[in-house]
Amino acid sequence: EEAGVVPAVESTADDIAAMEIRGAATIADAAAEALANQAERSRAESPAAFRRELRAAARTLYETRPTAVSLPNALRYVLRGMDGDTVADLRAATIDRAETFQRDLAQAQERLGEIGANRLRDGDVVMTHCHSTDALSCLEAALKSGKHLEAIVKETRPRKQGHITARQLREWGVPVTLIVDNAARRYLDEADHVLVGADSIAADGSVINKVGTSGLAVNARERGVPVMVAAQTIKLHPDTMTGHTVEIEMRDETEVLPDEERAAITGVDVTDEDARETTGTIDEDADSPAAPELTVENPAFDVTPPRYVDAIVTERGQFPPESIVTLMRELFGEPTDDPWDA
Ligand code: RUB
Repeated sequence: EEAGVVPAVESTADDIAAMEIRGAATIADAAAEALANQAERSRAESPAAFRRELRAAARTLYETRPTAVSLPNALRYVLRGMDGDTVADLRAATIDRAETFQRDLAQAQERLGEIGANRLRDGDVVMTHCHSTDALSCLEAALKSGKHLEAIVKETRPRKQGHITARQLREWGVPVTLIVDNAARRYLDEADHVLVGADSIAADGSVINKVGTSGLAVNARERGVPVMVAAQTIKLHPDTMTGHTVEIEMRDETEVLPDEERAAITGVDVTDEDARETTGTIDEDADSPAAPELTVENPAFDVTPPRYVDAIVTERGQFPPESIVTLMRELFGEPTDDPWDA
């Protein structure tokens, strides 16, 4: 915990880390709102203290999840608007800047949806992965213009965000076929598009999105199904212009293998209180010294190379992935800093 950071910011950070608040656009929106809360409730008595608190709040939010660049992009945008010589001026400027960010974010998503909808024809079947509000915006705009659509929704293990997508699409009257991730290639035969969102887009046009996106895109290319990525420009990752890579979040292994299921494989109950108390740690292999380790890996995202992506749809128009760097230079031309590190 950081000095002066208000409870509303701590609770937003906890919700992002626990994925109660999730998805790149939603995270960015919540982070901007949290900074506005910090500004509103700050008890700082000097401009310097106010700025320090805002930076600490931004750091708390920044450290929650590493992959969606919309988060640092949002924090940077709001902190850059922190102008003024008095606490009152700083407060007003920060709140105003956060509101502008949130309004622009919603508008960009709507505009992007209208552009993406132009790619969809009446009667099309769209395969989705995970839950992306940018991707859904394209479907919503197409539906509003009177097109009939159907969806094949990938469950998206381990967190099953496909269920959120299915619920939303059904609310909009779209017939949904829910499939396990492993059935995707089989059902690509019935799909006219693959439509996904993005957590980050790199300067070479690589798309970083929910793990499983890259395999889906490769299979779609093999089947001749176009892959469309719906991503507001807030998803463009400025650091990749200077050679940085995007960090792929590794999440807790219990998401993949809950303790009871682990116990069924290893024969050791890691929830056993007695075992914990006597040894301090759990020695899974206590009864069988020769048993090999059981490792679980749980990467939350993967990288889809640009050659498997047909179009990146942003609020500024549709781009082939190879030319996205032009837009990136225009929008994020100045060198990036991490103001929360200052
Ligand atoms: C969410 C995910 C989404 C992108 C885009 O992952 O990969 O496809 O964030 O979403 P997680 P949006 O569930 O781990 O956060 O278009 O809403 O920004």
